[in-house]
Amino acid sequence: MRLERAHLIHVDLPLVSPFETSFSVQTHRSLLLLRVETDQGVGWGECVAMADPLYSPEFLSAADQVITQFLLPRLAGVDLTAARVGHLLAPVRGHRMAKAAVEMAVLDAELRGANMSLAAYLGAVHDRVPSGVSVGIMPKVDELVAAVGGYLDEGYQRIKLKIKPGWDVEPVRTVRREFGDIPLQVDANAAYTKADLPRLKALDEFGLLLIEQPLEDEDLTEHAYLAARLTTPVCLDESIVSAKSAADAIALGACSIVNIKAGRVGGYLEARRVHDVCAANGVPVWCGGMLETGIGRAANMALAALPNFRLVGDTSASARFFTTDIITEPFVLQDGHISVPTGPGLGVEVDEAALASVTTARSELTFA
Ligand code: NPG
Repeated sequence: MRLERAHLIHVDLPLVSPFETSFSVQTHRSLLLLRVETDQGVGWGECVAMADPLYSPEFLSAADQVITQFLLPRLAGVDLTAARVGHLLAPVRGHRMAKAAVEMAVLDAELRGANMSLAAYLGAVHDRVPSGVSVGIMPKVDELVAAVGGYLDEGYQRIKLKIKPGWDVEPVRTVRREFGDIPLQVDANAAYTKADLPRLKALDEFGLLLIEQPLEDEDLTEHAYLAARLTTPVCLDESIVSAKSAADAIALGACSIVNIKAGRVGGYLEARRVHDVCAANGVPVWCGGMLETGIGRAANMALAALPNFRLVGDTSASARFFTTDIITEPFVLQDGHISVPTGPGLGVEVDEAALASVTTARSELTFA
C-alpha cells in the first residue's frame, strides 16, 4: 500500500454539558481527524490529544505539526502496512497520540482494502461491550446525584466519578447512599500526592472497584506505596504509555488494574500489546475514553472486545458527550451495551458533508 495524500481536519463539537475533571472544564471537544488516501483506498484516524497540554504533554496544534512535518513524511514512498507504522515512526520520540492517529488511519485503509474488521484483526471475542460512564466534577453533590441517576436509568453498567482534593469522600459517600451497591470507581487524574494517603484511605470503606491514577504520571514507586496501603485496587492511566511501562508498573506493584487508551500508548497495536502483557500477568484491563467522535469510538469498541477487557470501560454512547455525532452514525446504548462494528476497517462511514459543517481548519499533503 502506498500513501498518496493526507488531510488534517480540525473539528470543534459542543458537548451536551460541561465536563469537569481535576485538570480542566471542557465545554467543547476540539479534535483532529486524519484522512489518508492510499492506492488501496481511504482510511480515517482520530487524534485524541486535547487543545491544551493538561492531561498529557501532547496538544492538538502540536499534533498537527508533528504529523505534518515528521510523521507522514516517514511513510511516504514506503510499502506500507499498519504493522510497519510503529517501526517507521519510532525514531520520532514521544508524540504517541499523534502516532496513534497516523497508525489508525493506515489500519483503516488497509483493513477496508482487505475487507476485514478492526475487531477481527485485533482478535476480538465479543460482539458487544458493556458500557460505563465517566461523570465529571459538579458544582453541587445534588447535581451529581441527578446525573448519576440519569445514567443508571439509561442503562449504564458502571459509574466512574471524577475526583480531586475536596471533591472525593463526600460525593462518593452520597452516591453510595443514594444508589447502593452499584459498580462504582473513581478517577483522580493525578490530583493527589503521597501525603494524601489518609484521605485516599478514607475511600476504602466504600467498596470501590478501583481508584484510577491518584498520583503523578511518573510516580510509580509512590503508586506502589499507596497500593500496598489501600484496600481499593489502584489502576493506572496516565502512567502507562507502552507495554513496557505496563510491565514495569505491574512488576513494581504500582497497580493491579490498567486503563488502556490506544492514543496514550501510541496506537491500537501497542494497545493490544499492553492488553497481552497485562493478561500474561493476570492484570485485568478496561478501555478508557477521550471524548472521541464515532471514528475513535468505533476503534475503542473493537479493542474493548478483546478477552482481557474484564472490567467495564468508558465505552459510552455518542450521546453521552455530543448532541449529534454528525461525523459518523452515533453509537447507541442497547441494554447497557454497545455493538462492536463488524464492517471493514473501523466499520463506520464518515459523513464528509456533515464533517465540513463542523470543520475549523483543514490542510492537505500530497506524497509522490
Ligand atoms: O468516556 O470518553 C469518555 C471520557 C472518559 O473521563 C474520561 N476521560 O481522564 O480518562 C480521563 C478522561 C479524559 C477525557 C482525559 C478527555 C483526557 C481527555
